[in-house]
Amino acid sequence: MTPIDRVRHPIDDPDHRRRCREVLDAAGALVLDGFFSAEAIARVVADSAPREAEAFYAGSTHNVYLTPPDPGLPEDHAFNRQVASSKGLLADDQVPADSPLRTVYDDPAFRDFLCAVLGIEAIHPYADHLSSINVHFASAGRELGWHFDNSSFAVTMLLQAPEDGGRFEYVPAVRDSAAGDMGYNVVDAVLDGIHPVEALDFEPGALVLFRGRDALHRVTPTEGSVTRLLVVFAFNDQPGVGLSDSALRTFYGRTA
Ligand SMILES: O=C(O)CCC(=O)C(=O)O
Ligand SMILES: [Fe+2]
Repeated sequence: MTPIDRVRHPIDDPDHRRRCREVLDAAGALVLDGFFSAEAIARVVADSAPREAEAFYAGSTHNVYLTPPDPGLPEDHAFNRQVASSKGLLADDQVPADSPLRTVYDDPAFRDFLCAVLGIEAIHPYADHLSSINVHFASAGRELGWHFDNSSFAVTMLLQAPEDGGRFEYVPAVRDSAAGDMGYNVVDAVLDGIHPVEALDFEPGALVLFRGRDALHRVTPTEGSVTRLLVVFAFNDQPGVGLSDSALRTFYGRTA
């Protein structure tokens, strides 16, 4: 049985798909409330929350482009400015085989729906054993610093909301990666706190689709005693693609 609420979200219906695609194209983000059944969310939280101690924390700073610094540029250049990320994660190989997260990730109807909404031909799981389904943990004070995603789209679902903080903030179309525009001026303004930012509101069980390659985004520090729990469903538009060993070490602290 699929954990998707197919009554509220008729993912096979062409009209529903078209409306979703229009929202994503216009706003750069799509929030589908109540996508996952409350039972499935409760089950995943019960599976994940006790395993917070097993999460990996990269515990490092990074630039907003998630690349190594360029020694040819000044340290205070937008390309080299460092931000902190302190969230932890469970990798795909730590997600139970019978998790509802896997049922959804593998569901052909779900994948077809994502392709239709994202306007792509096909999506594929990561070829490595760590990247496809990740569960993120942010306890009090932990955050995800400003960044652009490497992948063109992100699919996430909040599992557990914190009491306060843990807000998803973004600035749409800061860069145009396809045109090679890095958006340095706006990056500087956002990091200086002088550029307006938008916030995306979503509740546990909402599916969030987001074009994170060109939108600068972050998650503010969690406040209060409830850990923010979120799942990231990662896909590729090409088959057989996995992260390099060095990228796996950066993101997961291991390669297998
Ligand atoms: O936690 C979130 O809501 C966003 C996660 C994110 O931006 C990422 O994993 O790249
Ligand atoms: Fe991101």
